[in-house]
Amino acid sequence: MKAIPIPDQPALVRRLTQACGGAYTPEQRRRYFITGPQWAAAYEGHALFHAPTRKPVAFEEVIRRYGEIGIGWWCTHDTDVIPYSALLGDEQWAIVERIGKSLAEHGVRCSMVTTETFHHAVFAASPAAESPQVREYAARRLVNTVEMGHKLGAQFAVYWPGSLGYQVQGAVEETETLRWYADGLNAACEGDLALSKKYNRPTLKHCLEAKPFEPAAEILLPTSDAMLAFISSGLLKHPEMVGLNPEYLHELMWGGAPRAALARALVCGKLWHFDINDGYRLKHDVDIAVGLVNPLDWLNVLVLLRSHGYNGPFNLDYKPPRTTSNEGVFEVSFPTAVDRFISLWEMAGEVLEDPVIREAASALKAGGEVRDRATADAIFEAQKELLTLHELIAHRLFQIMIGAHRGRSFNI
Ligand code: GLT
Ligand code: MN
Ligand code: MN
Repeated sequence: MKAIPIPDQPALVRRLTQACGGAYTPEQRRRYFITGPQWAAAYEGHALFHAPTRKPVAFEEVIRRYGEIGIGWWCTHDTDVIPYSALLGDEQWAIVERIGKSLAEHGVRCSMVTTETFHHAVFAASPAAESPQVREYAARRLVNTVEMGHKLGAQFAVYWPGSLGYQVQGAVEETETLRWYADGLNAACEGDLALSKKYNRPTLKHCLEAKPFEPAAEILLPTSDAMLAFISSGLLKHPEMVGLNPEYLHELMWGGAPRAALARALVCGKLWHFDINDGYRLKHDVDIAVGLVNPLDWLNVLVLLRSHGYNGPFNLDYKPPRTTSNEGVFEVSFPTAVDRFISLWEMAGEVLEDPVIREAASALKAGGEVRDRATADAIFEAQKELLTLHELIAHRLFQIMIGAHRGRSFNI
């Protein structure tokens, strides 16, 4: 095989991407509440054991390229765009103004803001550390991010307390730490109540995001369920302002079923924001793009969300692989992730309308005719044949996913 010259490689990737077909137009993509994080596009491919493989990308370029792709919304951590030296002073507002201009210029809107409370050394013992100075600083940062959100027109704020926990046992008293963490959220919500008046806007929706492992060894709020309990614990002054941002992979990571975790959030009325990606059970946070590992599970997740009228953001919180180039991030990674999401969303619509699934589901709900309603054996006998439909529904979902319901078959 002849080696491919470097200058020929982008054209090759572009040609093969186009050969894949099945792409939606930017206008079609913009119809969905799909949000693109600054940190996802700017991720340089680094990790604990990996050096970066890509160059840094500034917000101007991320916003411009999202606009071109048709990703209508952008979100960011405070420190993705504002260096520590500029935080909490006039300089940050000048940057926020530049961001506002970029967004307007490229027809992209800011959906969400989030505070980095896990990377800087000041948060070595978490944002709810024993030191009151650390906690006071964390609270200022949270309120500051809420203000950024109002200035940029965001509707959501996200909180990922990944460093809320410990490495060594016995040093951290869990109930005290949870109280301190609640104090930070209370400051953000109270700050928001004042800021929303100042900016004449509704308050933001404050969304907690759980992750079971990393970076703390033991995490105090490791799952969405733990967060639901925390929201209703009585520690929050405004529990009605606080909901969830579950991440698909984070629920899978602890061995849970993401669809069931989402269902529990839905019945609590707390499913407000959703980080979409993919990965593997009981592994670290690989943040693979949506649908590349578990497409059938994803289809089922979207059936649930469509049938419940979920209308919050679908946030592309994934990391383009280290093997993807800077150019590839915008030429391949983001457009294909968006298109897979839309395909799965449309398929979920087909599932909900499918006559076979509909008839099977309603027959199951009607149940079998039973003569003796007090006898377990008789009740079981009356349903026995109907229950075979469970497996048929699963088969039908697979058929819809591969297009077999439209006559696609593999005869070659
Ligand atoms: C971090 C985390 C993500 C969260 C981000 C929001 S930060 O990358 O792993 O899942 O959504 O703070
Ligand atoms: Mn996430
Ligand atoms: Mn993740």
